[in-house]
Amino acid sequence: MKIILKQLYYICICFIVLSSCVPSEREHTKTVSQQEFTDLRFGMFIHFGLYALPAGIWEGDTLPSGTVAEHIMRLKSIPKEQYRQLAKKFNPYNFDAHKIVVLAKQAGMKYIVFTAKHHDGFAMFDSDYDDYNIKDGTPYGKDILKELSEECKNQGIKLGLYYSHVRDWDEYHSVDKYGNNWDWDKNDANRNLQTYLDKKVKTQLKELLTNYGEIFCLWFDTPGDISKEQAKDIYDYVKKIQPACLINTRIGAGLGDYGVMGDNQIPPGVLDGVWECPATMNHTWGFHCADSAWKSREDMLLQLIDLSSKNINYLLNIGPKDDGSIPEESVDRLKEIGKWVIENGEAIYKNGPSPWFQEMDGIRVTTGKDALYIVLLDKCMEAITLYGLKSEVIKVTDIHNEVSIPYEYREVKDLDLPELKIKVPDNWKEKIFPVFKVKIKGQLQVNDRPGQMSSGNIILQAGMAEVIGDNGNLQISGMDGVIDTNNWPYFATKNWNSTKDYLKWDFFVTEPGLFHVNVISVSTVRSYESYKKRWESIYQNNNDFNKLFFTIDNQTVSGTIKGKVQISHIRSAYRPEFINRFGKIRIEKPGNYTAVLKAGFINPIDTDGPVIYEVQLEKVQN
Ligand code: FHN
Repeated sequence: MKIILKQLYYICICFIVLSSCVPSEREHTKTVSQQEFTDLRFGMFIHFGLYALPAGIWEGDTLPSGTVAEHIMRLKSIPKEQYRQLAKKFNPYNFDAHKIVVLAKQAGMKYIVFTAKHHDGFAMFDSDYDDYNIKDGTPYGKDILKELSEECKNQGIKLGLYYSHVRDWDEYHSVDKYGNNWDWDKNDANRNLQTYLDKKVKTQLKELLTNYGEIFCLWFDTPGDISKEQAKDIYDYVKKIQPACLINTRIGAGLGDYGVMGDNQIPPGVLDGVWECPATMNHTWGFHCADSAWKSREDMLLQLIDLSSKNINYLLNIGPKDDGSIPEESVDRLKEIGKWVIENGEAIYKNGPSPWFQEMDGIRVTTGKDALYIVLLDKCMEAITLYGLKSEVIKVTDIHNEVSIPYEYREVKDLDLPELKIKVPDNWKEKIFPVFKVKIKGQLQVNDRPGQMSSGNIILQAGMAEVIGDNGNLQISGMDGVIDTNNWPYFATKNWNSTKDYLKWDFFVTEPGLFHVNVISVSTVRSYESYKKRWESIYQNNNDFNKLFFTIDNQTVSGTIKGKVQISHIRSAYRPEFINRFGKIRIEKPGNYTAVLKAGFINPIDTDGPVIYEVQLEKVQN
């Protein structure tokens, strides 16, 4: 079976997946407002500003698709005074706050985050700081944020505000690596971030927090080199005005009330705590007229389902056009997404993540009160098998009715492992991501360890491994709950620079046979092009590649981590993943096994070392 994990719902390829950790015992201590945030699960991001006017084209030159149009000022080094002229033409007369809030609700979204001020420094609200704002500086002449905030209030949806608190290309004192270093010299020692924070940021935050009612969250971005004191000062400043306002971790310096993943970044396992993943519908955030790489409705639904099962909110972006209208492609998709979300919301909102750490084969799991929800992603599966559910199952139904669906529940002999097998109803083939509701008695309890899944495959994920070594360098990123500001892929190996360090898994096999061993490596940078450049500079010939050995009992296979053959997976669109084939291993009998992944050679020039998500044991024969 091939391990190609994209759009499997309609291509009907059997999905490989991953298994589990110890989540029913995992702590999810949250404050009331953090819990409220998590319960919402799905929000709308709106990137709207002056950049919608050029829409990715400057002086006849189109930014390539894949670049983000809201960065046009930086990408084209447009002088401040020239960029400012855009305000004089900005007239989003078709911006209809009512319609936008209706659309968000139709999509099943429960909150909206609006760009009050992006990196270009232009305020999309009425600000006394200066006239460079939508009310005083444009022919539109109205406070768009006022309109939106009133609509949100009238229609009962929460409003959060994006505010670029460090990077501001209109401000001399905004010191940042990607700041305005074309109008001003980046080494100019008179530039002082604190001056900008005190003068502009605080003035505008005060306006935002006093003139627009209750602000659900402040969505800061690109913290750059903000110091701990500066970030803390801004944090306290916000809380003093609106104590209930949640602040995201992009405020910087490890502060914040909820974590934000990298843009479009999806981890391979369940996160503890309070999380959100900001995501685009194509590549850009602000409207880009040449970006036609629209994700399909299924892609985005998959992401929503996948993220919910991992305890992460989905903040999906729209980028209005310069007249304020929403691109049709976004509107159509949101309406379609909404049909599923509203019908199956019971499986998403207010639910906890999967009690198993790893992604499951062809399914995703969420937990509700007295029930598990199992979303079927792979239409080809005739039955699904869940190992390790210890709680008593009372009934299995379709999420929409009370009619029982046949299932078997038994203890797997000699493995001390409960097995729940549910037949997929024949008429589910036509449905998009149908959902089982598994009613359970008492407290949810699972035995969470890696092992075989419905497809027969076994995934040994780095996040499930025991890390063994003598210098303590090798880590699994994110396991300590620390947000990696360098955006290292979550639950992947990090700092694997000693051949004495290795990973070890104990796992179970219920259906033995012959398995292909595939080691999945992941890029530490977001685009394939950057990854390739880095890769080519390090690896010139065959002996340069990192070499790993994988052993189960007395069978060992080996291979190099070449990062050449890309795989497609829900989580890999912006974080390239690669399959490295290591050969075959036969497992003769059902039972408990131990596997290790060791390094034979690590290229010292490759300071990242092998960055591994998982070892896939792909069953090819009984
Ligand atoms: O540079 C911005 C980008 O334009 C966009 O706003 C995203 C949204 O998460 N944040 C920054 C990059 O991470």
